[in-house]
Amino acid sequence: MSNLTISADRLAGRIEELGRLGRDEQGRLVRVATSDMDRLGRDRFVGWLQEAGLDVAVDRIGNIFGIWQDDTNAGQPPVMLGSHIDTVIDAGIYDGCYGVLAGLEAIESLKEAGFAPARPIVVAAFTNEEGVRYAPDMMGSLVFAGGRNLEEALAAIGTDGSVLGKELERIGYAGQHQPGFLKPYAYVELHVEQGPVLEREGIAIGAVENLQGISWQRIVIDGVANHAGTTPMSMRQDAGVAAARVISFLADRASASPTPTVATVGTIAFEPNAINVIPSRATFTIDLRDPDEMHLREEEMALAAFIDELAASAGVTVHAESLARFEPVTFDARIVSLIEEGARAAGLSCRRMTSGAGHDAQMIARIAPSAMIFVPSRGGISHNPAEFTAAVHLAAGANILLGVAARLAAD
Ligand code: HGY
Ligand code: MN
Ligand code: MN
Ligand code: MN
Repeated sequence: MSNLTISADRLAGRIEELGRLGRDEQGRLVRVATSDMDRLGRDRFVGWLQEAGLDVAVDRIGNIFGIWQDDTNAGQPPVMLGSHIDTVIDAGIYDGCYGVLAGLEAIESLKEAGFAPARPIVVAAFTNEEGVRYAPDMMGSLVFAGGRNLEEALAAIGTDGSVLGKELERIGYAGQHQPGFLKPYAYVELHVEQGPVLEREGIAIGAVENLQGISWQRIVIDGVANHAGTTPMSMRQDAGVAAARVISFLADRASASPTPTVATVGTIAFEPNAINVIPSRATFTIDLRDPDEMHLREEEMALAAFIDELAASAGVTVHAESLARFEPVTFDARIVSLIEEGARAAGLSCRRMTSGAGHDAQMIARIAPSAMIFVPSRGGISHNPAEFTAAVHLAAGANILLGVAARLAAD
């Protein structure tokens, strides 16, 4: 199996081609889940699956599966590779797409080499991994893993007021299969690290053994609109200032945390949003993460206590709504070891690590032994058009994925 390799050019070419689909008039990559832009990527991916001679299946939450099976192994629990091809706003071209296209590349290369797997091998592109338009993120894999009721997910209301299920129908990806119609034997997700660790340490492969917990909240603070010129500072109920206090509380507390807590306020809106009106309402989101569940809970409780105090002292009311809450996940030790063995056999440096980002693997780990492979991100940059991973790393990661898939498919 060690002489089986992927076609680095075909993989790189497809990553570039997919990266050109779904750009807005400013040239930004915006393949946000179930949008017309997302459909462009989906259609191209399905085309590649068909060209590779795979069976294509779409489930009711729009997850796309390319299935390599024959009558010797059809119906057996498959080895599943995958990730996502939806993107954030103004995204890079590797996040998610690399893992999906490398999964396809591994299958095609194994097929071309005449490899005969004892079980089917499947590549999956999960719906709405990013959660930018519909919360929570990792939604397609969460529903597939039975972690979210399908009807509830299809009824999700987007930031633009759209309904997820209606949008899936509109773009032609409201599939027939029930989520979970495939029971993976094992799941391996290849992904760019999106962080600085591998590059800083000069390491080629990350064998990801766990993934941190994630807590998403939407906060609405209501104060009283008033005149910016005539209202003394002591008489204000300023939703904007209250929001600013929450944001600095979060940043200061996360920075001082003994564990690698991270806190982000990525969206904020004021109402009525006028230069000379004290904001009556501030609406913003909080993304809080920590590898340790107890500590994540402590951070959430500290935030809730701070908000209660603030509401009383600032004369505002605060409403907090949970948008997503996922506990930290530990991946399958055997598959992590297979990744390390593959790297060693290929003469590649490798280290075990925790994933800071959320991934579909954390959902599939609920129903099948799962693990992840990381390759370095230049400058640790991601969720940014400057996201980049060198071709040599892209090929190395895909070859490790191929080797682990072949090993699991031979079980
Ligand atoms: O938010 C995340 O970590 C992932 O990119 N959805
Ligand atoms: Mn991703
Ligand atoms: Mn992402
Ligand atoms: Mn992910």
